[in-house]
Amino acid sequence: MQESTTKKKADLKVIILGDTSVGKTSLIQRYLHGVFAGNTISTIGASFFLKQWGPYNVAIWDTAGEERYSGLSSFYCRGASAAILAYDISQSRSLRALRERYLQLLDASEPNCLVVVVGTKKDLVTGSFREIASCAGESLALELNEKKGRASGSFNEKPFFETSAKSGENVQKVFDFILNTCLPLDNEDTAKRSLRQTTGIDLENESQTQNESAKKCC
Ligand SMILES: Nc1nc2c(ncn2[C@@H]2O[C@H](COP(=O)(O)OP(=O)(O)OP(=O)(O)O)[C@@H](O)[C@H]2O)c(=O)[nH]1
Ligand SMILES: [Mg+2]
Repeated sequence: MQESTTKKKADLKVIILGDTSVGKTSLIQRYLHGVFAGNTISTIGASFFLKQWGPYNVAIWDTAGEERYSGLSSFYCRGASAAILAYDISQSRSLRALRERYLQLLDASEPNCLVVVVGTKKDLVTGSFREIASCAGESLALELNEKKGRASGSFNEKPFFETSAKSGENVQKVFDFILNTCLPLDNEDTAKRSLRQTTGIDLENESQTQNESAKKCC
């Protein structure tokens, strides 16, 4: 997949919501760039990223968690077909904040918006530090998807993940789950993508290169 900054119409809009400092920007940066900076600046308003998924353009909107921006976040939710609701596993107030301030923003998203609940900073929870049990996040995910008309039986996998932007654990899985659910690729696209990820060989570029060298030959 390649990141693009050019203006293209998105086939899918994904939004991430959650309290300030839960690690929304870090999660996206880990997914997009495979890094954890550890010194992020609190997001102002929102940031936008465009990613290529097979033939599709995916817009990812990173919103600001600070309370003063909640009106803006509702605006950014419009047209979203997938929403990541993030809370920090080591801070119980971040899950309360989700219920109190962020769930209502989903009203502005698409009627059957896929909701993925993500517990962040998994690297910080070693037994006693865990303030939020996995089952709390999992049941929230099922409850919100039911509200959006997605029965729990319709998922191959639960729309709930515990991640660490620091170690990278489960970050790719969150986005793969969203993209595979909302924009399933046909088998050929999937095979090419997995070959590119595991071996670095891009069949499309390969055949282009071969054509070009064939042209030079003649
Ligand atoms: N240990 C650990 N720290 C994390 C993780 N993710 C984020 N952080 C830290 O948490 C702090 C806040 O991260 P951000 O990604 O800026 O949080 P945010 O949710 O985007 O915050 P706002 O933009 O204010 O809404 C930073 O100091 C990050 O380094 C993680 O997975 N593990
Ligand atoms: Mg941020």
